[in-house]
Amino acid sequence: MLAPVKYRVTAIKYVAKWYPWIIHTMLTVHHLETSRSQRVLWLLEELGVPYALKLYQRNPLTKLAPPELKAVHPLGKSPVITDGDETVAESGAILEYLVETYGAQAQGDLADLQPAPGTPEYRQSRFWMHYAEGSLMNWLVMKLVFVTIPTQPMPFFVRPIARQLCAQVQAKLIDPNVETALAFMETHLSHHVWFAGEELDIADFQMSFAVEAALARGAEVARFPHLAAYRARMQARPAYQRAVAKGGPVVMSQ
Ligand SMILES: N[C@@H](CCC(=O)N[C@@H](CS)C(=O)NCC(=O)O)C(=O)O
Repeated sequence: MLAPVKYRVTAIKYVAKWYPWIIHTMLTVHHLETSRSQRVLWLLEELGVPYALKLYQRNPLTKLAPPELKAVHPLGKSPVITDGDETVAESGAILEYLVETYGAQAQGDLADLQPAPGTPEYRQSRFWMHYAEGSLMNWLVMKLVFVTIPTQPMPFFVRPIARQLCAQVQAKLIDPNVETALAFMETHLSHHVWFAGEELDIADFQMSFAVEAALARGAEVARFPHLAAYRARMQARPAYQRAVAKGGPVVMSQ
């Protein structure tokens, strides 16, 4: 049974009055489609933290972020979150902020997202947190850029030159580095369930997008079975699936 009209009007006025405040204070993820922001959605889903999701589309031609992201943070990249008066950019910094702010109550296999300093797990966790963005993602982004350049609009007589140049850079520089990275991760994951050891760790969230991107870009799953099994473990988690359902596909289709 519906409430009397006067109560309904009061309720609508109340919501209208407080809506801007709720939106301002609520943790908001500014999520660019097919981006590293997936890491943040996955962590929030695991922790069960309520959040608002603001979706941004890439420019269909350039694949760059829309200018509105610069209104959130001067770098204009995703992920970026706002939480009350805080604005946090850089996925590693965001993951650390979320674990420090909301991770204390986490239980079960989420209880040790940040291992105790001084332990081997802590050193591994630090390593993979830095390696993801400091080294690995650079090669994966370069690979995507050099695959994409020859497909961009350009005078017809330039295209064969662009194609050959990009193929050379890929063969001599990018592919060997991606191959080394894949072999390195494969060996590590042949001894460990998760990147920092036997427990799910903050570094797994940071590495998740790189693993998805690496396996999506031509690395044969059969050659890297441990890496593929790691990805399957991650994708099997209900929180990961909820994050994908809300944020959309993780990596760009080529
Ligand atoms: N190191 C940054 C990288 C941020 C970044 O480059 N994000 C990409 C999405 S994966 C982006 O915003 N690209 C759009 C653009 O550069 O315009 C992080 O980890 O947050």
